[in-house]
Amino acid sequence: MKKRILAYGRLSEAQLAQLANEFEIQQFHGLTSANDPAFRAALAKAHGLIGSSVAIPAELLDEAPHLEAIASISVGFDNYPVEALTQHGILLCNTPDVLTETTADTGFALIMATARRVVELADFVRRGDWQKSIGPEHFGSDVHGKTLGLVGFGRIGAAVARRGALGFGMQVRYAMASPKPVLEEELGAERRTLDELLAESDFVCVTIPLSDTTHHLIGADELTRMKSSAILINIARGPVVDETALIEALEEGRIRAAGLDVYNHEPLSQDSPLPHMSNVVALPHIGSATHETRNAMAQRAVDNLILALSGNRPISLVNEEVWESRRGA
Ligand code: 8YV
Repeated sequence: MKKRILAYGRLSEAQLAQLANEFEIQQFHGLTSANDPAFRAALAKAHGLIGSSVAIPAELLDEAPHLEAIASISVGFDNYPVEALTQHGILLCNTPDVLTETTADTGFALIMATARRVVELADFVRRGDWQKSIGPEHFGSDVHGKTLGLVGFGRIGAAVARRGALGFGMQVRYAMASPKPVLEEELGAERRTLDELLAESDFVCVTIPLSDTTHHLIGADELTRMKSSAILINIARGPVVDETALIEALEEGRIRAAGLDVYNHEPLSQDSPLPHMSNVVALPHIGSATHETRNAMAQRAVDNLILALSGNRPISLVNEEVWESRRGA
């Protein structure tokens, strides 16, 4: 009998057909919460899940006695109770590598857009204000030759740094628990404490994953340490930055601007002042959202799930321990 999977992410016809060859699929279009009664009921018979953007709470695992693997269509896994999954012997697979360059492109788009005030000045032309004047009050600041500080220097952080160092002659600084000698050599990157990096950087780009230790890593004190001319970019997860403190810092001119792809709560509330601030470029969490990359992520998740449910090691695995203990068993 075919194993049963629940699919709630965007998959192409070909990917669905590939899954249908192996499994019995139940699809949940537009699922926004794992508490959806039909989804919860279906969990009781599910061997695998494939999807994204839906948090799976640890309590639900008790209702999923047959669950063997989750294939998330994302690199981030803050939506999943990793420890509980590991305890239940459930493999958690993600999609690193295939989205690195695209997400770094988004980071750089935000660097360029905020520094050169691209959105604000495009609106200026759209309104017909160009006829009146264009003067120093509309000027931006240079990107090339400036100092780029990466908070988190993993795959995506390194790809942003590569663009900055090799394409724009930027000095790269990074704050990370462990040194990265290969990247230091390649990009002339220098490691700093977080406080040093904040004080030194013209652009502070957050690429560190969300965890208990990185929640509100950038708060009021950290924003105060930044130069008043500096720009904050966040392409990681919203809660790494204290959004209330960020809004205050932007309103009071304690930092120049922010380029944001992620927020404390998504989708961003209509009441948030952020999209209306002239020194903010706010994107709707589209870091990896290109046709090519989203397709590659979905394909990686499909491949991961097929491997996992057929007793093979998935390509990208978050909780390696589960695989090791299955092999040892
Ligand atoms: C996802 C992301 O597509 O991969 C991640 O961690 O943030 C995005 O690329 C998004 O989270 C939807 O799952």
